[in-house]
Amino acid sequence: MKSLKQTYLQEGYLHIPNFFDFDLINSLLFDSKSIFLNIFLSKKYTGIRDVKELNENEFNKLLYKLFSDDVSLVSNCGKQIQHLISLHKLSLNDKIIELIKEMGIQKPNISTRPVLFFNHPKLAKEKFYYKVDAHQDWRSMQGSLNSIVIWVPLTDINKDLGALEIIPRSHMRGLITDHFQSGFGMVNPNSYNFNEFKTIEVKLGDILIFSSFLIHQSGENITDRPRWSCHFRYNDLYDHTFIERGYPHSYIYKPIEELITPNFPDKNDIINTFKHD
Ligand SMILES: O=C(O)CCC(=O)C(=O)O
Repeated sequence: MKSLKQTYLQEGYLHIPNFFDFDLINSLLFDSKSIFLNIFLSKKYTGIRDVKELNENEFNKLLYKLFSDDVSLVSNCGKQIQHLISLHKLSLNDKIIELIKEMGIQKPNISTRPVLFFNHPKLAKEKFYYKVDAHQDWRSMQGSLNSIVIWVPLTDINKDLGALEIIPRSHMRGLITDHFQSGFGMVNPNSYNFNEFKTIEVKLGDILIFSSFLIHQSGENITDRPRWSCHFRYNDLYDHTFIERGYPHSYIYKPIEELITPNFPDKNDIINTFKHD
C-alpha cells in the first residue's frame, strides 16, 4: 500500500477528508463574514439591527447589493479579510506544517501571504475575478521546486458551487505556462484536454494539497451562493535550486502614498482615541 507521500508525489495532489475541526473553519468563515456584517450594520440602509437576524440567504443578498452599490467597499472588506488573524493562524496551523514536512518540504517557509476567496459571478466585474482558468501556481510563486499549495474549503463545496478542478499527475509536465493574467501563470489550452480535469468536491473540514506545478482551475459556480475558500502556499528553504537561485521572491507589497481619507485624522480624533480616566 502506498504512503500518503508516495501518492502525493505520483498524483501531484491529495484530498484529505476531515483534516480540520469544523469549529476552527467555521470561526474563520464567521470572522470573514463579520467584516461585511460590520459594514451592513454601520450602513443602516440594510435595515438590520442585529446580525443574528440574518440567515445565509439574506446575508448573500446584502453582499450582492453592497457589491452593486459600492464595489470598492466590497474590495476594501475583501482586503481586511486577507489580514484576519484567524486566516493567518490557520495557515500556520501545526497540522499543516507537519503535513507539508511529511510531503517532503524540509524547512517550510511562507511563499505568499494567505488568501481567502469568496467567489460568485455577482461579486465580480470580470469573469476572472470569480473563475480562474487553467494555471500553475509556480509561475507566480517562483520559489522552491517542491513548493506546495493548500486549498481549504470554508463550507462543503460541490461541483455546482465551483469545486476546484485539477489534472492529476500534470505536475510532471513541468512549467508550461505561456502568459500571465492578473497574477496567475496561465497554461496554454493546447497543452491539455478539457476532459483531463477532475472535479474535487470537498466537505467542510477537508483540505486539498497540491504541487505548485499541478494544472488546476476554478469550477463554475452555478449556485446563488458565494464559494468561500482559502489558499496557502509554502516553499522549502532547503531546496538546493531555491538556494542556488538566491531565494528569489516574486511578490510586491508596499503602501500607497496618498492619504486615503482626506483631512483625516484631526487632532481631536486622536485625543478621543486615547481618552482615559
Ligand atoms: O480557487 C480557485 O478557484 C482558483 C484559485 C487558485 O487556483 C489558486 O489560488 O491558485
